[in-house]
Amino acid sequence: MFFSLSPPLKETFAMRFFHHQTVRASKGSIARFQPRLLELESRLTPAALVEPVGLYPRNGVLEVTLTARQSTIDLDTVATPVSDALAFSYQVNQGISDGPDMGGGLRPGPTLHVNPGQTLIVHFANELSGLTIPDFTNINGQTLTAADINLHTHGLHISPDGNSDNVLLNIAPGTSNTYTRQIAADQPEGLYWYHTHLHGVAQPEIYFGLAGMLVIGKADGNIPKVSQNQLPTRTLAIQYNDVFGRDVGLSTLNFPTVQPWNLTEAPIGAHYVNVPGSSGYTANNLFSFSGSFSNGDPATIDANPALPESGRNTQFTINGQFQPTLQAARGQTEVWSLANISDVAYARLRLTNTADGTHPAIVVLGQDGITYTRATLAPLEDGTVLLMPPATRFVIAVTMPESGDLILEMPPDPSFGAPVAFGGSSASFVVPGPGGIGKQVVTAQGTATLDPSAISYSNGFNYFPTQELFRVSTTSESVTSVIFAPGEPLNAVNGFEDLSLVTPDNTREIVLIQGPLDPADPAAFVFAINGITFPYAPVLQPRLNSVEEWVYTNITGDQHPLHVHVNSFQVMEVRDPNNSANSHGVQLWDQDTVNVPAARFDAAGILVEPGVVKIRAHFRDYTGTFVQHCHRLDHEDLGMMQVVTILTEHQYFAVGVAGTDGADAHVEVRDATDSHFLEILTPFPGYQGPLSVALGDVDGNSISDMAVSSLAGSPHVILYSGASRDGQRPFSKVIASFLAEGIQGGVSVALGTIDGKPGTNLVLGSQGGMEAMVSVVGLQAMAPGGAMEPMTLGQFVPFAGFNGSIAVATGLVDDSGRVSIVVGAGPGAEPRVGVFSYLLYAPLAAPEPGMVMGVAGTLGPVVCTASFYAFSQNYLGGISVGTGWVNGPQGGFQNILVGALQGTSHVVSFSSGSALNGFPPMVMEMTMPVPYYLTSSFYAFGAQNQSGVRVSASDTLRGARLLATSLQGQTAVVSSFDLLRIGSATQLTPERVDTLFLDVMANSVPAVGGY
Ligand SMILES: [Cu+2]
Repeated sequence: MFFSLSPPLKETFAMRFFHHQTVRASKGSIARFQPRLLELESRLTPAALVEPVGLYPRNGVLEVTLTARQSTIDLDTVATPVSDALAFSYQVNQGISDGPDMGGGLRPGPTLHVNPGQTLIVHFANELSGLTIPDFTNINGQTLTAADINLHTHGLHISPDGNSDNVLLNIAPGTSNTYTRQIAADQPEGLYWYHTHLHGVAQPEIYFGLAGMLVIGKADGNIPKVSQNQLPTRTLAIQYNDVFGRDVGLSTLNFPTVQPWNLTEAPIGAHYVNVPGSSGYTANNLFSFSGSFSNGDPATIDANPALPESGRNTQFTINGQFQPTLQAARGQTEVWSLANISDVAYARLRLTNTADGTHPAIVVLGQDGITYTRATLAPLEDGTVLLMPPATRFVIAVTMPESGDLILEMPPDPSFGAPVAFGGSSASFVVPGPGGIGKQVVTAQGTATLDPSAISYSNGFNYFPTQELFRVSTTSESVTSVIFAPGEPLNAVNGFEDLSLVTPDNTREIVLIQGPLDPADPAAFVFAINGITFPYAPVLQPRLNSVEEWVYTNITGDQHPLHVHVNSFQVMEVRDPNNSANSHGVQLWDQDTVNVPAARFDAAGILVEPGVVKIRAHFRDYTGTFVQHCHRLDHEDLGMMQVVTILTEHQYFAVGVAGTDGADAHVEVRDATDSHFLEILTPFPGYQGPLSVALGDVDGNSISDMAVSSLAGSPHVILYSGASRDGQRPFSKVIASFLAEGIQGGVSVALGTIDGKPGTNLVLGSQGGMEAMVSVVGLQAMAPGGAMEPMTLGQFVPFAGFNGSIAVATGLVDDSGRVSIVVGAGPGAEPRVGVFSYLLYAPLAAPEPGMVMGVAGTLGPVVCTASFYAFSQNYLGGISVGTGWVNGPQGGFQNILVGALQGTSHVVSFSSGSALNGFPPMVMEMTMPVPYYLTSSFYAFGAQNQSGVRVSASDTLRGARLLATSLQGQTAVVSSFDLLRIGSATQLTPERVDTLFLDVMANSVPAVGGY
């Protein structure tokens, strides 16, 4: 004994801790645990590497059901299966399985295979309710018994809209969403992956198991030299698991970044140090602690280098296997596609030849699913070390040695030459409670140290342990090697376009920052972009077909692997102020994730130099809203994510003016960037009444189209194509013309993706003469390029008992990931705004016998998510509505815009939350009704104008301009406004950008639409 305890302390857990940790450190006590270790080792006959179950398409389609549920999984180094994991159960609906057609409890999930040009349909079902996983917590550390999910296919160049790669969806337990992914014909072949992406629980969901690999075509990238030589190819998923105390027979999957860990079943003797300010992934057997309890008694934990890797708390796996093995002929060249599908871990990899201890150079053939143009040596330590940040994939060529085994390992990092000390005098550690049951925390003062030989990598916060991952034994057979020389052309289709040679259309500064940034909640440690957390970081809105340069400036001490959805990018420059060996210039390939180096600080903690990464991206093919974020998913959950919306290549606005003095009503279309005239149309010859106009991409070609309807007389709707083909000007070709079904009199029109499917829907509002009704209409092309036919998908009554006219708009106005329908009550009613959303998720439970679940081809039920007055309840003049990202620099989602149809030109805007509100809540939960906050209130044409106003918006690179129309005398007038935040004001101030007097006589406020 190192000390004697005073009697009153004898039964405290502090004493137990000290006692057991002390005896633990003696040889005798290690012997006590030997039987359990032997039992563990007996489970550890090295198993041959297996690939996860692969699911393949049939007739061009892979259709699977993936159901997220709590599952029991068998980890190699755990005495009994762990029952607190998550996994996808799968069932093949259309396709071919190389294993069973259905299964579950897999870690990683089944590998999905689909070829370029084919279709991936995933029925994504959520059974995450009734969970009994103590460590499955939200970012506030609260244990969750249920959680929402959504599906991301990481790295695919694919539409982000509707039910495609939309990570803003919230699929609740007990429901399912069907995702249809149309894989582009030019999607590079290679290794991608899929995982859930629900903000706030992304890290725990992926750590506990909701991830798997996704292969487009061939995982190696379809490199001719690989197929010509019939080289074996393998997909290898890197994950880790943390089972605290597995050396003493425990079997609970712990979540290592949650402190304290789940110790409810920890027995006396479990060996464990938990240091605030660091967290899991440290090899527990190589951590030591020296200090004292608050009463002055000494406290000591000694490192235990004798503990084998199989007994450590934290273990990395390949395809879910601990240290699997493989046999190969001497000289055999194989191609390995590696995917780091862990939530946060960095894997620093090296190959070792056991015969002579040498480390073969690693030749990299591709990254993030995209084959390099030329084979490239791994960038670190003379090509012998490859760093895989979380979410990245690398394809490497590996040649077996002539003698000895080949090991893939995470080696010690030579930059750690001395023990790393943690915590100083304030370090604390956690020990099992009295009797070995219960959760207890002991704060002891002292220093924890980590042997440098245990550290394979540090990202500025976590320390990842050294470990052997995978071993290939060579057989007596010898074959001729196929050598990939650095610089050798690979001749695979990779779509690479060197953007270093072009002048970017736009440059953006993206500052990565972390800390207790929220003045209203200084206890909350957040990870932020440009000073604020998701979804209140500024929205980025590049135009389709533009090239932008984004400069990430990292002023934190952590590394941040940034991932941009939908579009891969080229790295222009990396500046690592802590290690110039990591700095480099232009890379001649595309990737989807880039590690942004940490900043350098002086001894006093003052920032000396930030870490900097510059990327360039060419935004091709797809418009719509997605995100970029840090792929250390705890950082993402704590705010380091940002909304990106790709705009159509051109922004337009249209003004619909009623006819006067015998002239027909007409629409004037202009370019929104400089207001220049494009087209004038007379949609309804002989009609002189007011019009409604809306712009949006009707036919899914990422070009803005236009809908025009008659607000009086008959419910006539005409759609014009915005594409300029066959020598025609934009908006000159009619793609549909019809009378709205079930609506009498005139009709107002909006465009938006309401049904979640590609292309847009029409949203129509009745104009009186009947109980006000909203109709959602789908459009279907009868022949390619031919006229589109309308089909009513759903109808609802927004304001029961109101028989007047209604205005309609659509927008992504809340965090549901769904486009909502915004309805404004017309003259005669209070100025009510109703926000409506269709419930598109399918219930998992079978319908009750005799229960009608809706008619085939129709949308499901609709719910009102918010209802409020835009103006004083006494105002009965009616309102016009629009939507737009007018507070784009303040983040959040699109605003609801409202104009007073009669009297003063009063315009107001509302947001469901933005930086104007301060920081967003740490745990985002969709509350009903969704709150809306006033973001601006002003008179668009001065308080003296008494003609009323209509509103819309048109997108810009940073948000949207508000468009307002009115009459000045008999002249139609359009003004555009930027809404600016002055200082720290909580509302926006309008700044008039442009005013346009239309060269026509008008007698009612013109309609306006923008996109
Ligand atoms: Cu980060």
